Amino acid sequence: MKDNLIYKLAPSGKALFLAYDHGIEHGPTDFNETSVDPAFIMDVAEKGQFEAVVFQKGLAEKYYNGRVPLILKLNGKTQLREGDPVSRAVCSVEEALSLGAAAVGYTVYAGSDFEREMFSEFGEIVRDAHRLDIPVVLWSYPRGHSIKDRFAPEVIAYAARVGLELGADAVKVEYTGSPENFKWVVKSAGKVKVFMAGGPKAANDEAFLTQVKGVIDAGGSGLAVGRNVWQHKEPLKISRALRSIVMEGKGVKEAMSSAGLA
Ligand code: FBP
Repeated sequence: MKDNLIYKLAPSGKALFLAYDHGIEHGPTDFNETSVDPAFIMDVAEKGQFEAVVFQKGLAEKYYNGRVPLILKLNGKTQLREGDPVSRAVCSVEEALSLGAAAVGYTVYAGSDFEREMFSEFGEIVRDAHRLDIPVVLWSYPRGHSIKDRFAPEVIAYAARVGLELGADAVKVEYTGSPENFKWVVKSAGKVKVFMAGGPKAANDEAFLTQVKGVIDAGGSGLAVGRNVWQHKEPLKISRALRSIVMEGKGVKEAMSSAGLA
């Protein structure tokens, strides 16, 4: 039996991944003059001591410098098309390895009209990656006209369980709103490690870090976070606060003051 390969990236079972696939998912609207440059993100990933940075293959080819492990996101879609979401691979596991990837990522929109296509492609990716001993992170996002409330705790728990059923090593899901119901998400994922997606930039640091603390209190493994770090006016300070909570088990107030955010 294969043990969970995510421990290669997260030996302690906890990790912080810096996500930067927004250029394709949302377009440059998420960026400012600084964050539009992938070299800046590489720098934040290194100085902020992230366990990995997440790039699509084009960014990996041109900007990845090897100083932080790479999770190569194999599929992606834009927001330019209407209708139920579908995202297909634009890069293979072998190609990802040749670009220096330590792990691969893939989004499945369970509930979409195109769920079947993504399930089947993800199956091939898991097979290829595990044959090469590469961990697989599933962005598990229930979406499409059938999903009435994508933030409902039972929908998010279902998303986490899909990761276990399909062979992922880690799942990235949205937050349920409280540690009490996020516990069930973690439980539903079994041996699969659960990471929270950061979401749009929070109104203030305390609100965001309270969610992060909720994830850790519920037994989650950390975060794959983008906008709440690189849209922050002090990306390294918020990274420091995140590390205190996720890696050192600190509380929100202590994390903020030790990072100089209080
Ligand atoms: P954030 O922390 O910025 O939310 O990034 C997480 C992420 O999953 C990205 O990897 C991805 O590009 C984006 O969110 C997808 O956003 P959406 O929820 O709009 O599909």
